[in-house]
Amino acid sequence: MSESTRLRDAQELSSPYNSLHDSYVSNKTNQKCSVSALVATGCLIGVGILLAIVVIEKIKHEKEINEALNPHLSSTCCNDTDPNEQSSVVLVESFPEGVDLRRNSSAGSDLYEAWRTLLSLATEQIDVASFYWSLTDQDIGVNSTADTHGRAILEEFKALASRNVSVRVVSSIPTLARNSTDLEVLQKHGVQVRRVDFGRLTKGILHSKFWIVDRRHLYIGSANMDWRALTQVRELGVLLLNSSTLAVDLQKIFESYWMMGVWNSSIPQRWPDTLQTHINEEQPLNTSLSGVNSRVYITASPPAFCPDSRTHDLSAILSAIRGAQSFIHVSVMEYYPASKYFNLHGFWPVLEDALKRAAFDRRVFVRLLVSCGRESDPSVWPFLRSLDALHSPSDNINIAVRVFIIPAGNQTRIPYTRINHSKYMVTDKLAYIGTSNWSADYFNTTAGVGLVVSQDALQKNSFQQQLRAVFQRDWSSEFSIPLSELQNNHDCAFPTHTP
Ligand SMILES: *[C@@H]1O[C@H](CO)[C@@H](O)[C@H](O)[C@H]1NC(C)=O
Ligand SMILES: *[C@@H]1O[C@H](CO)[C@@H](O)[C@H](O)[C@H]1NC(C)=O
Ligand SMILES: *[C@@H]1O[C@H](CO)[C@@H](O)[C@H](O)[C@H]1NC(C)=O
Ligand SMILES: *[C@@H]1O[C@H](CO)[C@@H](O)[C@H](O)[C@H]1NC(C)=O
Ligand SMILES: *[C@@H]1O[C@H](CO)[C@@H](O)[C@H](O)[C@H]1NC(C)=O
Ligand SMILES: *[C@@H]1O[C@H](CO)[C@@H](O)[C@H](O)[C@H]1NC(C)=O
Ligand SMILES: *[C@@H]1O[C@H](CO)[C@@H](O)[C@H](O)[C@H]1NC(C)=O
Ligand SMILES: *[C@@H]1O[C@H](CO)[C@@H](O)[C@H](O)[C@H]1NC(C)=O
Ligand SMILES: *[C@@H]1O[C@H](CO)[C@@H](O)[C@H](O)[C@H]1NC(C)=O
Ligand SMILES: *[C@@H]1O[C@H](CO)[C@@H](O)[C@H](O)[C@H]1NC(C)=O
Ligand SMILES: *[C@@H]1O[C@H](CO)[C@@H](O)[C@H](O)[C@H]1NC(C)=O
Ligand SMILES: *[C@H]1O[C@H](CO)[C@@H](O)[C@H](O)[C@H]1NC(C)=O
Repeated sequence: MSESTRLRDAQELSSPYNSLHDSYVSNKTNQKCSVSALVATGCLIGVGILLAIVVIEKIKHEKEINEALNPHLSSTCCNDTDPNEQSSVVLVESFPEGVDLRRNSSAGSDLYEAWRTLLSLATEQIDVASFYWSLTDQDIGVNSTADTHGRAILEEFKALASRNVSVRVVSSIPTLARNSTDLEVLQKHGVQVRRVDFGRLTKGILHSKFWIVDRRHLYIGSANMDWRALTQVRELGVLLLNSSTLAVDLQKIFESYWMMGVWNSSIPQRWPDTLQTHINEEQPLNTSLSGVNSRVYITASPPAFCPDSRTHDLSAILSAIRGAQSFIHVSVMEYYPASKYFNLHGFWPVLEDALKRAAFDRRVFVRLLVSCGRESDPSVWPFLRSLDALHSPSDNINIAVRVFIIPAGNQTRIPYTRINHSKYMVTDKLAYIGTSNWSADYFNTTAGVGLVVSQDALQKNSFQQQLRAVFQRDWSSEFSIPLSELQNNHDCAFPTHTP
């Protein structure tokens, strides 16, 4: 990455995050101080003493954290990989019943089979990060035979202790699955569980979804530990087998959640050195994946959970968009150019500016496939229409937006299903698999991870080519509707009028 790109990147990131954040913090300090305006000097001294105490506390806190982590990390964690390790990469997918696009050529492996593979490979340890767990139908008050796979996965997790595999799980506070007893059941079977209060820590949620097995294999993808992910929702993810360097790197992100999953935790000013990474956008891991030379790194959000050396998820997405020279294909569940939940900061056009700039400055073909289901928020339509309006081949500008609508079929009584949950991007240069919706708060306050894989161009059967084929299949499938052709469709929170 050139210096100028780096600079621009820093600016775009600092405007939505740092500067706003700084002014927010200093405003608060000012308010506190103006209350005691009469003792202005007292206020200054007070702040100074307070800062000193905070710093000392932080140092103590970090030391404790380092000590707490070291037994875990130093013995097993950070050895460099066996150079002879044969890593493989596998694209994995799941489809709602009745919407199986696998019939049409290109497709990833089955998500359920992938999870079972990971479970069978485990001999020592499995660490799982998931927004929530809900592997049986009773959790949401329905009776469905479609939860069979979910139940099977839960049973396998329960059995891990008897195989001497130790299991750690982090999930989110707040959570979606208030009725589920999965985590209590697992605890009874020896699984260690921590719930991380992202609501308190960052005003977000833990939205990461990944598994690490024996510090050697990993899964990252859109699927929560939810039975519906296996049979009712369209999910996409990636499995890396025999890939210790990346597994150990992802483990560092897991440890940061684990650390924050204790009562009254607070985000350290500086993350312990053990959680720093040497694999990032500037220095990706150069490795062979399924026989193809690849450069790979793992990204994270929110910034508050990234040590200095970790590339931010948003930053990776922006530089992927900037690096593209011929096409950018994006598939996301939700797109929104602002904060979705704490809508205090107004319009946030960072991603769409980057897409428009690629389309205009470099004549890159941009395709955006956005999901729509009964729960979708219709307020996004004007923004999507404004992007799609830049579909003007005669002017040599090519942005196209389509909506992915999965027919509700006979499953209308199951909430939050029949929807495309996947989040990925493929360009002529790289493949990106993530866990975040494309809206400001997802990158700013919500915990997510992403995997960036760039491979030598024109390699047949590369991961990038495979992801490109999957996008192509989805884009041209019967479920993908050009925005301009949408009719009133009750399987989708459809715009009530078209211009
Ligand atoms: C990101 O979060 C910080 C507070 O953590 C806030 O001040 C800032 O405005 C947010 N930025 C956006 C774009 O939402
Ligand atoms: C890491 O390396 C050290 C020193 O080379 C070795 O003693 C230790 O067994 C290694 N750990 C693992 C998990 O390979
Ligand atoms: C619901 O639809 C699925 C897929 O089309 C089908 O396999 C299943 O048998 C149907 N269930 C009922 C109760 O009709
Ligand atoms: C919890 O269960 C009740 C009764 O089974 C159901 O009505 C409710 O929707 C469930 N809540 C959630 C969050 O799934
Ligand atoms: C599900 O089935 C059980 C047993 O047949 C029944 O007791 C329960 O009421 C059913 N729940 C729903 C929501 O249909
Ligand atoms: C689990 O560990 C115990 C104690 O080390 C051992 O006796 C037992 O055989 C192990 N079980 C399996 C399935 O490896
Ligand atoms: C991992 O590599 C070993 C050899 O180092 C090989 O025996 C094994 O089959 C590989 N496992 C997977 C899941 O690819
Ligand atoms: C919780 O953490 C805060 C900030 O780290 C600290 O000031 C407070 O004393 C802690 N509360 C308890 C009960 O330990
Ligand atoms: C990456 O690894 C390949 C194969 O080992 C090697 O040919 C190539 O020079 C390496 N590239 C870099 C940038 O280190
Ligand atoms: C939606 O799901 C289909 C398969 O059901 C997939 O092919 C497509 O890529 C997904 N698209 C989006 C935008 O998620
Ligand atoms: C499969 O491909 C055929 C022909 O390319 C197309 O007509 C059909 O809609 C596709 N089916 C799905 C489920 O995408
Ligand atoms: C994005 O994803 C989550 C789950 O992945 C979904 O529940 C939500 O409605 C979507 N939108 C946002 C902003 O979360």
